[in-house]
Amino acid sequence: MKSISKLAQLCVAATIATTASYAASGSALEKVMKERGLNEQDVVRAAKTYNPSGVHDKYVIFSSGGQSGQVIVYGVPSMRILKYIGVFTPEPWQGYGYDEESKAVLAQGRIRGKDITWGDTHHPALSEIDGKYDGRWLAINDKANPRIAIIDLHDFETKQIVVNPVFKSEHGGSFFTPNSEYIIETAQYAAPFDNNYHSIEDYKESYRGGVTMWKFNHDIGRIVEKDSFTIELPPYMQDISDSGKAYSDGWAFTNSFNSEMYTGGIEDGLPPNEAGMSRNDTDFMHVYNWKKLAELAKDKKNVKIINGHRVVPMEVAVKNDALFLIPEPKSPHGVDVSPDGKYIIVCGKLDTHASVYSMEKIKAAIKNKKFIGKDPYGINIIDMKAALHGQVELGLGPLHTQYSNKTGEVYTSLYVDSQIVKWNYKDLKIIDKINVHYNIGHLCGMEGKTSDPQGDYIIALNKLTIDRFQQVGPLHPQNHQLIDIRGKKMDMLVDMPIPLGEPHQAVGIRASKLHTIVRYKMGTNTKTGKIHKGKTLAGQERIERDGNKVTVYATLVRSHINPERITVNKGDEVTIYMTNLERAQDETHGFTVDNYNVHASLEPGETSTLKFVADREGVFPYYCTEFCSALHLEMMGYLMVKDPNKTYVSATRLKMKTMSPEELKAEYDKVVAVNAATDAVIVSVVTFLKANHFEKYTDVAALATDALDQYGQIPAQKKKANAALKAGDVEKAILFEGMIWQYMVKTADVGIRAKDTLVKHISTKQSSAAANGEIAFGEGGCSGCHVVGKVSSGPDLTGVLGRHEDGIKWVADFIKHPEEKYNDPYIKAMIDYFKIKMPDQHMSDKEVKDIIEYFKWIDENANLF
Ligand code: CUK
Ligand code: CUA
Repeated sequence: MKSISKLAQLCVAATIATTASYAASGSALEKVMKERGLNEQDVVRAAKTYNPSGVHDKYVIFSSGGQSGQVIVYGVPSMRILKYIGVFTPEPWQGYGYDEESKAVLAQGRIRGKDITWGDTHHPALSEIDGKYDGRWLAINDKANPRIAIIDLHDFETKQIVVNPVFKSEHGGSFFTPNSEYIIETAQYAAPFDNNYHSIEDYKESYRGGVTMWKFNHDIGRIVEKDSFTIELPPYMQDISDSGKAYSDGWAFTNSFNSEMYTGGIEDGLPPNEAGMSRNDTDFMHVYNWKKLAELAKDKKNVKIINGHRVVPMEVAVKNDALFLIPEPKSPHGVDVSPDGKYIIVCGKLDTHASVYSMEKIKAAIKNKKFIGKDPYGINIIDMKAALHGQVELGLGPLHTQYSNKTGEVYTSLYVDSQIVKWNYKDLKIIDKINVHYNIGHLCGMEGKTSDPQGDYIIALNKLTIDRFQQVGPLHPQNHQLIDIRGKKMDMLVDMPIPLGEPHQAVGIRASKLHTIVRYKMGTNTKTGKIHKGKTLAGQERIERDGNKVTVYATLVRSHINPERITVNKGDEVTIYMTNLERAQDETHGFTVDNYNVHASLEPGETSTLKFVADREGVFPYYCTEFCSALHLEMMGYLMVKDPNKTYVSATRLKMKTMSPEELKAEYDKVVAVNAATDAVIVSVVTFLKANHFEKYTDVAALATDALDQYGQIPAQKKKANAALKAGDVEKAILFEGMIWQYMVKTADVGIRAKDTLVKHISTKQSSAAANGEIAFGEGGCSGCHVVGKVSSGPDLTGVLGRHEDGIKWVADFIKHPEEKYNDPYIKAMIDYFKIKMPDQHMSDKEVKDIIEYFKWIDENANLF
């Protein structure tokens, strides 16, 4: 009975609180709207994309970084950028390209012995199981230099780059088959497969297009080059591809342009490529059975070996009914398979239609040999009419299509019209159109190309921005526009400038499908996932010399680098292995040696290598490049490079004034006393954690482990301090005691965070009024003097409501008008004791009320503070 009435009271209180806050925010809202010239629709759109601090997004987007050679990661609906992942291009913050491990990854992308330090990324692809994203691996292609890279979504790092052995460029990559068996990569500009010169006159004979099927090992997330193969195709310019799934599993589809096989020659007075390559009314979609071809490729007599790589010749594919062509309208671009695999939507850039092909009809046409002839290379051409489900006139310049969670509903980008059209590919009807700004290329649905599209949003990836943003010179950022597709009409919510390159395509995945780590197993080479041979634990730090090779085994932990001095001879080859000993979340240390063009980002548990020849004499500071702690600036050391042919005369030592033995002893006693007091606080926190079973809550347990880890460092330091004291070196003893204090502060820092987290778990739930009260208490300045559970610059407020007759009113009055009580004998005594008067913080009535609710909540949980 009692609990019911209490519940009823709470409900009433909550209703009052929400109504009150709504009314209050209403007027504040109106003011902001007026000031910023916003209408109601703007405010609703803002609210749809706003994430309060600490709130995460529902979707994570992986966008190509275009010419930056990187991948951009951001959240939807907030459109906040989360990360740029270095892929084909060095990325200094992550040390990518500046430490040996990442240099080894970039070196996999060398082409014919040459470093290529940029990439033109176009199509990111997420690994799939059963046609659905599994959140494990991300692949991305490089159009300029035919390469594919693999990124591990456990840590968002690039692990592998493979170079296409026969293509000279590529575009239609990367696309996963439905169980991530293969990654599809197609050539763009036809070229000879070998590496020799071939006259352009020999285009039709010696130049080739193709599709490479990269075998993917989904368990370890690596392409297996030796099990991969390429299907030779005519020198039409193969473009975008897509893999079949479900009904069309085993098949794949690749567009092309330039079925004319025109080769230009503007300099010889011939019509330019753009005219000659778009003359025909139709080009060809390549339809091929990759499963069958993979089987065929296993037999030596079905393949040619070119540049050490298996190529299945066209004749073999044709003879085995594994390769067909279907006409498709003029210079097509996107090809997108439906979630059930039964339809394939093709859009022709120069045709106003979308063509919907039916896989059922394609299979029937193949079975019944409904061919209209063969192309010059002997490939059967399926009758377009026999394969089409239908065509719809969408608008000018249709490019790419994404599926939604409503059957038949799709979204297609219109490049020339600068629009997105929503239509139904089953009944072939247009439903809605929206303007975008400007010239959209790809569009990104949420899991919009999987068997399980989510709907919710579409992002327009626009090529031009013109006037959308602050002008920043003639080179403009690109514009990602977020569109809400949950309603009947599409609704444009917000623009996001992308300042990194032309982000051709993006893929969106539910954030809940990503499972990232926050630390590595101690001593991990993150690029290989194996334990690093340079792994160094505390106490194992050393410098080894072998001839002119110097190897340093170093550790980094808040807030020192060990060793702090490295002395070498000019010309020595220096290798520094560094291990970040931290296990705390987000405790990254960076490392550089000034002037040597090296840098590493060491995540907790990571080991990396810096390597260089100490070719210049001098003194070179090295330091931690991440502001990791209060003593981050002190986290440094010196590389001293001596010229072995020189003799150095040491400068006269300045005789420094030193402290007297009495002064030293006094300082030592003081340091020890401070440590004892700090330790008492730690012990109380630890007792609290243990008494309340911190191990039951994973988040608390992780923090507690980190705290105890720091605490465990203390005995060794204490031993050193005592030894120094015994040896009579008080100064050294003070320094070691100081080090103990550093560890204590780190312990206390994490320990108190653990305690606060634990309190949140085990205390009674805060009402919204109490939660508002806690905020008002913090933001209104009360917490400047009052610490809950502790006497600080002001009294502890635990139990304050019971300290006075009619306590709630008394406290409320006191907050509102403290000066009226300065002569009250109780307050007078307090003022005398704390030497400070409670100031008027100009709290509103609502804030005061909420703070009282917060005090009530404190009292309910008084045992926890
Ligand atoms: S492409 Cu850029 S708009 Cu490389 Cu997928 Cu279509
Ligand atoms: Cu470590 Cu700064």
